[in-house]
Amino acid sequence: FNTPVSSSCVRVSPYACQRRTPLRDINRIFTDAFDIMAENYEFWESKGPRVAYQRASAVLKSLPFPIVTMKDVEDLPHLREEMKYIIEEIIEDRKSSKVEEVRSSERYKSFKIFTSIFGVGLKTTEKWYRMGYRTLEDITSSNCLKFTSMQKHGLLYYEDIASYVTKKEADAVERLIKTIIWGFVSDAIVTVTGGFRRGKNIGHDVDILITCPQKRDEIQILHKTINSLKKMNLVLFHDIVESTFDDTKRPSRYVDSLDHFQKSFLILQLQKEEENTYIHKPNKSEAQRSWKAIRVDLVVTPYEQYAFAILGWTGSQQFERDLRRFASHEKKMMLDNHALYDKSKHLQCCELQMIVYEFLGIG
Ligand code: 8DG
Ligand code: MN
Ligand code: MN
Repeated sequence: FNTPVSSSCVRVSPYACQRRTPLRDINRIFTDAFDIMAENYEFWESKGPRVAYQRASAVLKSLPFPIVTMKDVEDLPHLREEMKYIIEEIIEDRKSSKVEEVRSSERYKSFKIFTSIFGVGLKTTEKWYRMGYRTLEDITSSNCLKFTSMQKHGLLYYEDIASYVTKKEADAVERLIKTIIWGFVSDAIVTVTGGFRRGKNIGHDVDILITCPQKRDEIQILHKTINSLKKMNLVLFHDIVESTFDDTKRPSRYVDSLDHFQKSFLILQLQKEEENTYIHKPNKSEAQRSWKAIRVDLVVTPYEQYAFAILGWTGSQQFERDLRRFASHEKKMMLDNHALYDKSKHLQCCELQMIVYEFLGIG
């Protein structure tokens, strides 16, 4: 049982969807470095290098052995020379000069802070940076910046949202949402997806997918749920995006494009059960409150698209990207969050995620 796994007996698929990735990342010192590089390229909107580093990071995250020598990585897919150089630096020095340079750069640090504000994307971040803002304090104390309602709330609850959501808190949100929804539609299916469905015990939000077996039950469900939450005084912020799904516009061509389901981005007020709710040390104002602000995404899907939606919302990002790439390159099919398509004919409805996997021949 305790035979040490070594690089010589491991074959790593170039597709993340064909790999098993353990929850605990034993090569974190390397993957953290690659994640920082990927993030920095994202901040520069360089998509090619960003995806390359994310892909390489995902390969390392799937390794069942710790990287000790360069021999351990020589046969791995998606590792470019410059990436191997970073690995070499870390093996020798415990850190890479190139990565450290990025990590300590003013631009990276500011972008990291600004993009972590709910409602702030790259465009806003770039604008603020160009205007000379560098820290969160610069932003909150500015008299000339105009904020969207989402950003205002993102700033108001910044500390809570930037701290992690625990599994316990996610379970509490799940119970709350299920109770409300089942009050309206008793056979509705409610599933927590995202990182928590992948078995993680912390996340940045709680992603919940909702569907109703009876057609038309789902039409009002999101609005009704949010109204109930409001009546309970639990909504700190909400934004509803109506469905833009259009049958004539499929199949979607863009590998990274998001979906067209009706959804709501919320900040809910969750009662703290006891101490230990926080992973970080609570600051004064948080410690005084009996509640914590939690980011929740609610998504409503038609029943026949539910399997695809679950598959698409479970992540990880790299798994999703490779699943789509695999479907298209190896199977000549197209997969998105709504359906799986043959080249010409539309393969309808699979109620189980496993059937989707079977179609694709992976498992
Ligand atoms: P985390 O919250 O634990 O940090 O990670 P996560 O749960 O994996 O990430 P997420 O940002 O909450 O997104 C969950 C998955 O849903 C992710 O694989 C991307 C996917 N996804 C879609 N459509 C959409 C969408 O419209 N918005 C967002 N944010 N994610 C989407 O398939
Ligand atoms: Mn999530
Ligand atoms: Mn989310």
